[in-house]
Amino acid sequence: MSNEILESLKKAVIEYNNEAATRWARKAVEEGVDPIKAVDALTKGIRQVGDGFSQGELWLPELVGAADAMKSAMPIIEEEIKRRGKKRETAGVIVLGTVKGDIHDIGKNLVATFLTIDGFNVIDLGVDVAAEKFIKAVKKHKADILALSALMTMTGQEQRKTIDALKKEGIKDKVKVMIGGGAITQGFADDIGADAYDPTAVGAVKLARRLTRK
Ligand code: B12
Repeated sequence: MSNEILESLKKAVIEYNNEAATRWARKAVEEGVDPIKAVDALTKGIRQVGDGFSQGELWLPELVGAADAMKSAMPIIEEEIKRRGKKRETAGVIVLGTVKGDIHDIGKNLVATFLTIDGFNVIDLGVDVAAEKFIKAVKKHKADILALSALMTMTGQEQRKTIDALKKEGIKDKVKVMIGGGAITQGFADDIGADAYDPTAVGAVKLARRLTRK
């Protein structure tokens, strides 16, 4: 049953079927399927569509349709992840967002969910966030960590810009910066002076714990 649900979730994304994505996400919760596996199945689906798009086999409306299907299922699964998570003492304050010029938020939202259930106070600024807005929020909330997501090669440069802006403001040593997103690599993170990088949302939690030494 569990495999059928996981396959159906993946299929719903590949076939841009919002109704099926919602229905199978509810079924996954009802049947006690591990929500992390459900996220993995949805992610496999969206990545398959993304690959088709990059190879010119699929077009933007198909990418949008697949993203919509994934976004229909995600709140249901994220709710279940939160329900299963054990909340700890506040582990630290994290300002998070997708950088300027970039509206991809599925991965960023997942990072927010995992950090929240691990006890971090996450201030999510949303998408298309300019460096100045990140800096304002870091100061206002006295953030321990600034987490930047970027899904495109071009918008990775906004992560660099944000780190440079922190340096200019003289607060780079007051906040740890962790970065991630599809286009990002460890080499790039080292190059722009980020404190940490991980390719996954689960890894983001490990990084956050390490960076706050909790
Ligand atoms: C869904 C999607 C969209 C949706 C986004 C919907 C939404 N609300 O997010 C829509 C259709 C709107 C879209 C639009 C575009 N897209 Co798009 N999109 C994708 C796609 C298929 C999947 C992204 C996704 O959600 N993945 C699933 C999540 C779970 O994974 P993730 O985001 O990588 O996040 C994980 C990790 O990276 C990590 N993580 C994420 N953030 C952070 C942060 C930190 C701090 C840490 C530690 C970890 C971390 O944790 C997450 C979970 O493990 C990718 C292809 C791909 N393979 O990634 C293309 C892709 C990113 N898109 C691309 C492009 C080109 C575009 C458009 C320019 C298309 C166009 N011609 O208009 C526009 C850009 C709009 C803009 N200004 O941002 C390209 C980028 C190419 C590049 N390297 O620069 C890709 C790679 C497709 C491709 N192969 O060509 N897209």
